[in-house]
Amino acid sequence: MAHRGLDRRQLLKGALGTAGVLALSGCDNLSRMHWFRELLGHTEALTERVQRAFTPVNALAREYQETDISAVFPANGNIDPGTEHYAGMAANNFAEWRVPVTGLVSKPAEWTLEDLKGMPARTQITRHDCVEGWSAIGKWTGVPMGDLMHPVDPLPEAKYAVFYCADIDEEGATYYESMALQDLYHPQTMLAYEMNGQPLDVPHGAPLRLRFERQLGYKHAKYVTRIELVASLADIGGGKGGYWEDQGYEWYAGI
Ligand SMILES: Nc1nc2c(c(=O)[nH]1)N[C@H]1C(S)=C(S)[C@@H](COP(=O)(O)O)O[C@H]1N2
Ligand SMILES: [Mo]
Repeated sequence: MAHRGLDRRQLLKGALGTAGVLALSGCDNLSRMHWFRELLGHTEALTERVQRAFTPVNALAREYQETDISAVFPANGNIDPGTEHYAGMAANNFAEWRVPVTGLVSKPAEWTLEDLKGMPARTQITRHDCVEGWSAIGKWTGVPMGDLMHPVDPLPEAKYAVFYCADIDEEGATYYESMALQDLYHPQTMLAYEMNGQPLDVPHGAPLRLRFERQLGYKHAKYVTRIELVASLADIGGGKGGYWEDQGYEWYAGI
């Protein structure tokens, strides 16, 4: 690790000082966030530790007002999975879409879009920050992941949740993302099926996409097809916990 050899306590103290200043100022400026990450020297494990230390696990991302909603919310990355299978699902309004939860759970489950729409919903207006340099505010409605976890009852060995997506790149790699189990229970972590009061459209991840607030845009998996609870991320995809992580992005993308 990059901080090996440094005085860890000194470094942590310095970082916490910075974090404190950012916390006071609201830390809602992407460029400031970048500066913060620079300062930490990209020691990702340290960033996660520091951020978890100064923000309570369930600290909410800032929520905005209806009037703050961006007139244009860009669609980014894949904007259509483009497979025949997906096109068929879309043609049928995603009535056949199913999301199974498998892996280290006591009771595997599977939900249709209709099932999910019938559950208690949460709506939140939040800002999405993409590393490509844009931010937009949108309103999301969906089912909190924590609610979905109660019936499946994760096993004690489960450490991460992996979200698999319908889009596949030219090399055949599936888009996927992951988060620590504890983040599934964050009140704003949800499987969203509505954006700005409308069913999620194809560019923004229809029929279901993850909202993982307080994390950068690439963590918010679109076109979610399956959720798997695992003890380790090493054997999944390229082993780094996500499509972009496998290409060098940080796994813990806290903002
Ligand atoms: N399945 C899938 N999810 C994805 C992506 C993608 O290409 N495929 N792009 C990510 C990136 S980089 C961003 S910024 C957001 C963009 O979400 P939006 O298209 O709704 O703006 O989705 C994320 N989730
Ligand atoms: Mo992004």
